[in-house]
Amino acid sequence: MTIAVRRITLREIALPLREPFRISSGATDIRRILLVRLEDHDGAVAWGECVAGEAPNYSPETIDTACHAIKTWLAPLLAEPLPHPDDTTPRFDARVRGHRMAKAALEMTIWALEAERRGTSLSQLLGGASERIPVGISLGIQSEPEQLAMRAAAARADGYRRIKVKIAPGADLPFVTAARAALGPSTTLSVDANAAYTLADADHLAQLDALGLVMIEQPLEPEDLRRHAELQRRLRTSLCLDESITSVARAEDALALGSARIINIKPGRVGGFWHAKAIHDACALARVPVWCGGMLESGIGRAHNVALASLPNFTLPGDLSPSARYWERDIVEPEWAMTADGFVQVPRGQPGLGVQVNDDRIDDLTARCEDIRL
Ligand code: OSB
Ligand code: MG
Repeated sequence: MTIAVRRITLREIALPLREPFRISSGATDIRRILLVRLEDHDGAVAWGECVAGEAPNYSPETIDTACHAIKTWLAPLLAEPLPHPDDTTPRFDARVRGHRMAKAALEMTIWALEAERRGTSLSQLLGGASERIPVGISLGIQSEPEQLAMRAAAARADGYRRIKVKIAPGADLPFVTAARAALGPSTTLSVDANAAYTLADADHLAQLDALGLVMIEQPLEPEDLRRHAELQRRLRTSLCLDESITSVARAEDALALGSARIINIKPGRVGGFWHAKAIHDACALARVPVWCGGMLESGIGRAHNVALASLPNFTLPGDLSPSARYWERDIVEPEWAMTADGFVQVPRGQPGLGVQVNDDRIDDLTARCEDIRL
């Protein structure tokens, strides 16, 4: 039975974060989120989410470029029925270069739609097996080291299994040192620079080696695999790549060059589940551990990430914080939660996303809405 999409609804909602989130290249306070709703000819419905931000400070894509790409080039490619969700990506990639976040939003929703139609969980449809996934928290840049230390200690008390702190030139060593002092030596700690450094900072970054970090995420420019390899040779701490990994070929190149020993997979960044699974498999073959990153998603995007993170090589804690870490109230029910020992449960017993989407709340939050009939 083929997948025949009849209607695509794009909705932009505005969801205020409980507190602003600052990374090296900018801050977010109200998250503008593009939601995708697909309906097939039998009336089956599924929801997905685009991870693109308001400004191009993480990737070149933004919510507005993604909306344009979906309406203009990608949605028309779904007019012909698809034999399987796996056929979406080859069809998109044959006609459209780049625009991976836009592609991912549609492709991942096609997978969710197929899970709904089959009455199976998205995790099972993707080949996932884990019942629960360890959760890490990502703490934004704070104004003072003491503030970061307090937040890090609170996160550990909440049960998080890995604490990651955002860094930037001018907000690094004293901040990470204070976090490490507050956590003690045995808590898993990492840093994420979101590409704020250059190779000229290698000696400076090498001072982080003394702090026992599990990884340094994306220190250099996304395009710069060779310089990441050079930096990795000069550090004891493992490098992890996030922004740099946009495809399986890039992941294979990074591993061949020695640019990183750990890979962050965000399905929304790499073009969807097809690419995410290929990267997962390539890393498993190379015995390189992966973890699932986050992009301050609503409960809909989180459902997609949790399903992917149930695949076997997701061995490190994912940025899969509970709803209440981000929002006063989420747009799904039940809200995403974390156990006292720091795990998120994979809803494998329920069809599709495994959470109910709150249509009324989405209506209330909607800033614009467009209907595309195929
Ligand atoms: O680099 O992982 C990142 C948020 C926005 C942009 C980039 C990143 C992040 C996060 C958030 O770290 C993690 C989360 O969603 O909890
Ligand atoms: Mg990152």
